[in-house]
Amino acid sequence: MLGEALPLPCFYDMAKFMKFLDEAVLTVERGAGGAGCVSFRRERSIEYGGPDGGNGGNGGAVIVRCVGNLNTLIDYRYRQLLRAKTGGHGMGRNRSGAAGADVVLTVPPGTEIIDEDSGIVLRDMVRVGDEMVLLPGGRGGRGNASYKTSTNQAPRQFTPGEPAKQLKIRLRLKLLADVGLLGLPNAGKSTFVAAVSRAKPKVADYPFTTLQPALGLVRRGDGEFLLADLPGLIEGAAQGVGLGHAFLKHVSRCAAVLHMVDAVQDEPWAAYKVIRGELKAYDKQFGSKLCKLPEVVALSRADLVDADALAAKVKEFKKKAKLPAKAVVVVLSAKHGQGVEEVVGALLELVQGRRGASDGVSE
Ligand SMILES: Nc1nc2c(ncn2[C@@H]2O[C@H](COP(=O)(O)OP(=O)(O)OP(=O)(O)O)[C@@H](O)[C@H]2O)c(=O)[nH]1
Ligand SMILES: [Mg+2]
Repeated sequence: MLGEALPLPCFYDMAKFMKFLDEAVLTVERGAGGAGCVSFRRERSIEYGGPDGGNGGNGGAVIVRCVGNLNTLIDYRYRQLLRAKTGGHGMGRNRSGAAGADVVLTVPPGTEIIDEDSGIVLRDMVRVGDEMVLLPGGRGGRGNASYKTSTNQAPRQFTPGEPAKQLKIRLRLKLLADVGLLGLPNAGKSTFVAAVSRAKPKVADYPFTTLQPALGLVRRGDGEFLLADLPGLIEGAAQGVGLGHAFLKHVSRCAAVLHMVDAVQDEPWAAYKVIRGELKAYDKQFGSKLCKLPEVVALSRADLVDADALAAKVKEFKKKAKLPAKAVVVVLSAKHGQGVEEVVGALLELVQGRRGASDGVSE
């Protein structure tokens, strides 16, 4: 089967699979300002103590901040109302109310903030560190002490704080995969995706189980990245053999590549070179730089090889595979968990390094 061109029709619209729109609609509310206070100083043996009602505190603002360690809007999918806190009321003895706490929405780069009612784009959060005050907090009211004048020594005036205000917004994010998973068919790519994310790709012991790319979201601590499970590549893919290499176009936008090589075969290094050859052919044809993307190389299905043979294979692999300078090689068994966290950690580091280096524009 390998090497044969599969008679597949134009089987998928890659853009549809590799680029997703992630959206969330939510209501945000600024905090109301605290009311001003009416109070007079009353103390024994102090007559006409005068007004001492303090001002109300400002309510909390609604702020949107663009941060680098997120890649989805999943946090807002189920939170429909976010409220900033109300400012404290003013009090006697000239005490002002406390300011209400702000509510800060953190979003990944590439998120548009749209006014849901008018459809107007309020802001496109492009760079990490971009910040926008969506709704300033309600101003606190004035206490009666602030109305004291030479002609009015005992004012009873005060103002209430500005009321809370709501705004319905839509967050819209264009998603691109951060890591592309490359390798010959049956290398265990989908098994790995299933092990590290909640995606459930089809896994089976025959080549070309995966016919369409699918995404899995990998989360570790407060970092996350999108992993694209891709169909297997084979020798001649550049000429359209197998499923061809149309999907490689989208890999060129990834921050890193996870290259999976089945450790069970006799010469894993040769398999690795086959894929590298295909990447080179692709780069030549389309002027891309897939070969230059940072790589993590996983020698997969390691549990099926006995320890001595595995050690010998790893040694030979490092010697003969002509790895790119910074490639990380990890021995992996997605089924038994060996090396899984190491691979995820290495990929997260590459992705975060890239997000930090770029100006964060997702497209
Ligand atoms: N023992 C063992 N088997 C594994 C491991 N990873 C994958 N397999 C098996 O290898 C076979 C192929 O796995 P897949 O995850 O479908 O491989 P793939 O690279 O996605 O294959 P294609 O989609 O066809 O390109 C399946 O039978 C898996 O159960 C592993 O770590 N250990
Ligand atoms: Mg697969």
